Amino acid sequence: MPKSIIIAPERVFSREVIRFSDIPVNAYATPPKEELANYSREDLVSIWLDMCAIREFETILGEIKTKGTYQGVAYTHAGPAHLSIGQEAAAVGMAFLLGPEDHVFGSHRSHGEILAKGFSAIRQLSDERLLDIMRSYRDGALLAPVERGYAGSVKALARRFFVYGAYGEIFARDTGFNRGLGGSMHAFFTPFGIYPNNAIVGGSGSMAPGAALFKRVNRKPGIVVANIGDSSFGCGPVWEGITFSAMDQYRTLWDQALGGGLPIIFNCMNNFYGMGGQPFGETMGMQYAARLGAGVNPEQMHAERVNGYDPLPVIDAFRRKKQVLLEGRGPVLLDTVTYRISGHSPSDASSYRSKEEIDRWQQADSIRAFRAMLVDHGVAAESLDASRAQEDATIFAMFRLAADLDVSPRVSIDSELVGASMFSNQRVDRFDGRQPEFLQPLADNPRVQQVASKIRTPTDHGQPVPKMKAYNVRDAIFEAMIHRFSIDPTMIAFGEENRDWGGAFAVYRGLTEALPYHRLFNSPISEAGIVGAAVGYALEGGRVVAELMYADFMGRAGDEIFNQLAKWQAMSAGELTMPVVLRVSIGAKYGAQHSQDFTALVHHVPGLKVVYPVTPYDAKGMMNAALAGTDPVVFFESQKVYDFGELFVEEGVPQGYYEIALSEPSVKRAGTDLTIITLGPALYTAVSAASELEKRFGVSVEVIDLRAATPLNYEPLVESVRKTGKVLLVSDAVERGSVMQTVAATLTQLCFDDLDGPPVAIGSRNWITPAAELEASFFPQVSWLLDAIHERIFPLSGYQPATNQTLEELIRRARLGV
Ligand SMILES: Cc1ncc(C[n+]2csc(CCOP(=O)(O)OP(=O)(O)O)c2C)c(N)n1
Ligand SMILES: [Mg+2]
Repeated sequence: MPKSIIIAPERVFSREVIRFSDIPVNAYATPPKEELANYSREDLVSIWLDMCAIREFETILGEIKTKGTYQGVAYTHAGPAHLSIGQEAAAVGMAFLLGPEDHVFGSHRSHGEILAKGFSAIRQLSDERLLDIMRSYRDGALLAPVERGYAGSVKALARRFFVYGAYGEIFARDTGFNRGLGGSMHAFFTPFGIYPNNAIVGGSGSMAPGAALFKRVNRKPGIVVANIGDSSFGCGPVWEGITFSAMDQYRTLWDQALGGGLPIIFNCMNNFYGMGGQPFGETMGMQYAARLGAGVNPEQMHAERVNGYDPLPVIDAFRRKKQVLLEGRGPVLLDTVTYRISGHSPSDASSYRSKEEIDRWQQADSIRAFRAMLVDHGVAAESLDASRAQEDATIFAMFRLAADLDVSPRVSIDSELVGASMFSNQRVDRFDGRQPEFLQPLADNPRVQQVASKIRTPTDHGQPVPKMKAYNVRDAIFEAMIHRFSIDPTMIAFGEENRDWGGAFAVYRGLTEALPYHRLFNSPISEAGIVGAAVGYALEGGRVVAELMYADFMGRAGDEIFNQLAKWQAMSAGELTMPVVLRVSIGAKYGAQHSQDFTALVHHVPGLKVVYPVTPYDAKGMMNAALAGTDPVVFFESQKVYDFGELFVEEGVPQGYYEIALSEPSVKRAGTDLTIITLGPALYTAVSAASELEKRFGVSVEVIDLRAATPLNYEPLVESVRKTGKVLLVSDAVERGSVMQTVAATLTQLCFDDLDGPPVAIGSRNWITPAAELEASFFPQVSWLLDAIHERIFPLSGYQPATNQTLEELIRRARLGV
């Protein structure tokens, strides 16, 4: 079913020029008198007070960080404090019009943005809803200390609650938003529309588009704002997120009823510095962050620069840009100019800027300027200072409460809270009750029909099943996915070449006919953008399958896999779940950059479930389990075995639904003399080796496929090794630091008394993967297994090794690093 976007030669070769339109810079020129009439007095005062509250919040942090005391309260804060003093107007302006359904993502310097968004949400939510949030959030744990003896209004109580939760999070207290597991740079509070902030600068750039995607796909109200520092616009993932957000297909191919372009604002919090480097004039060439929009799409992302040293132009810009997004014309880029008067962090000596510069921005300070404007125009007078004093007192009181270890204890380090938060281990059949969208009844789908006619057993009437007729690993993954697609309306899949191509390796053939664009689509070639969007989508409460065409490309999505996908469940202390399946195909025959098994990389990273099934039975059962769970699963697949039928389960692969737990090794062949443990397609090498050992040497081999690397149940492995006393481990990953080396080391501990000798782990050579014709010298071969057994486990009588698997050789290779 090819798309109908025709590329016509006469059209693409016709003479024209690309025209750009003007990008407004500080176009806001509404006279204050006129502008003030658009606001109530109460609103204007609260804008100013919010700015003051942020200033006080940050000032206290700065003082305790540098001096260890504030107004007589001594406190030592060990963690970071990236203050945003000077940036208050930009934060309050950004948040003023956003509702609780509008979601913000930010960076390491987001205290001000968090507070501004929280205060704005408090103003907009009803008292009833606020009470409900405060009472239910962590069963009222954050509310209890701030409510005690307090008799003010619900909104004032909510402000206390919110400031207290923020300080508590920064001070690593059990009464912080996320029990202190997030901390200063990652604090967030989703009931008020505040989503994870990121210590990986620019991290929000790839995640926030996924949140906007969730809103479009699931027809949810609201927009998404990604607050990103000016220097971080040099980060690749930010560009990938922008590219992902600006795809034409939202408007050309998707159902227009979904709303068009992604509702997202990339808001550059432009304070003109990184830590000490300057994007303007030094580290980048853009001069204006707003210029970047011109390279993205014909609308130039509706980019403009606004004065973020005054909240009113920022509010005006957000009002206009929100409208653009609601009309389906996103994404938007805003260049919100501000200035960080404070240092990057308390240790910052400001050696990279002049005192004169700081003084000039201090003189123009937005808090003073806005107050003067309010007074000059008769909006408020001296009562402002009394209100500010009251606000400051509240902030200070909440600081004191959060700093008090009796009122606000830390989580007990022995409590295993962190361990218990690593995985959510829940089961969710569907994340929404509505009917899942399909383009056709499943029974009419050609692939469903074709798969139904395939043979699911190892043999057919006693004969091996011909390849074309065998129900294979591809079919198994397809079947599991279409099953979940038909149950969970939020489930979507995307990646490179996912749609008309049929998925990189034809696993998705048939899905194009079955699913509308918004449930299955091609992404840009942006691995960071793909994984980041999957993370953002899941954080919002949807199920998603993202695909990386080759494991070798994981490096392109390194941060998104290692720091985002893996960490947000634990950093939220269990408030968030991450129902993402990241399908990663491991190649062969395509040389060094398309053939590496990277299981060890993700196995090493806490917070990811890592599986690698290589039989149709295992692939279906494990994909089913992955798609019913709430944890991030890196689902490795091998291009060597996509075509393989089922060889191990005599009854065949069930037509119906079943799950295989994502931690359980599987005994593929029973034996008594030697255990061979495998991960990935080395299973088939091991099975061949086992047959040969049996036939030629009468050795009975038990072959166990790990199927999973994390989590992993060692019990079946221990049971086997106790029986055989000998163990060989093998996978196609390069041997150094492989999963098999970890399992070997652990089995040495677990089975020391039962082992006749140390476990032997072999893998591919510690080389680049050579050309297809040379692969036999790289990937473990049957002969290598026999050689290793002969040299290092027990001698096979009359056997002549073909390769050098001796311990001397092991030392030689290690010394050379190969
Ligand atoms: C990926 C990454 N690289 C580097 C850093 C170290 N770092 C922290 S803040 C910062 C400067 C960021 O500048 P900008 O994006 O302009 O944000 P600002 O600090 O000005 O708010 C750097 C380099 C980091 N945290 N993450
Ligand atoms: Mg900056």
